[in-house]
Amino acid sequence: MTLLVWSHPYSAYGQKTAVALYELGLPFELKLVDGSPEAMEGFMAVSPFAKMPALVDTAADRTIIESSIVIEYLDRLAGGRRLIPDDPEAALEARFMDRILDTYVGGNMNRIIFNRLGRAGTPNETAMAQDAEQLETAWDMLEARLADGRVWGAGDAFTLADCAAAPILTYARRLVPFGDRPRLRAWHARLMARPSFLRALEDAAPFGDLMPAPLAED
Ligand SMILES: N[C@@H](CCC(=O)N[C@@H](CS)C(=O)NCC(=O)O)C(=O)O
Repeated sequence: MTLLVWSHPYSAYGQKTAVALYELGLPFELKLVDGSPEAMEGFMAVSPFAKMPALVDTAADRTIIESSIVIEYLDRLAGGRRLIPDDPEAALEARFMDRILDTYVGGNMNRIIFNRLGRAGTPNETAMAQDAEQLETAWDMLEARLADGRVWGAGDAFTLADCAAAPILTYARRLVPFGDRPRLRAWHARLMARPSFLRALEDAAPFGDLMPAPLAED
């Protein structure tokens, strides 16, 4: 099996996939998307929207994009039922939490970052304030969801939801702090201690801190 992952170790969605690969113990080769013309040519050939990550399974001659779908595919390759639970209700919850994190946390976070970096033209303060408000809404929702005492994002097992949460919460809390939400804080602390995520953070460390936001203080 040869898995090629087009990504950058600093990318939130790239880290999400790296966490899954490390959890499942699947070896892979990183194809670094570093902005060079050569890398971009190879990357664009597999990722038409120019979004990381893209997975190429050379043995199966398949290319998969979209981090959640990549993880579904990896889970199946590794034998299944680990990051996507077998129980349909648990699987639904894992996918639900993953969607909230990707769409309403990661999406708003990326728009704020694009604005701050000037990649969306002149920074739009109104749009950034709306995105920040949505992050507060997401924090409230996640805090409420965790009220049933679950250990991980979708229950007592580490799933797709946690692969998404580890990097996305780590970056997004630098834009909008968690505030007085103890369950969200505790979940994030558990994610920060998870070996698969620590490994993804180690992979990113040589690239420095590229986030246009101060470090989280709380
Ligand atoms: N929905 C996509 C989002 C991927 C995404 O936004 N990736 C970011 C990196 S964290 C990216 O490739 N950004 C490059 C750009 O937009 O120029 C997924 O889940 O894979």
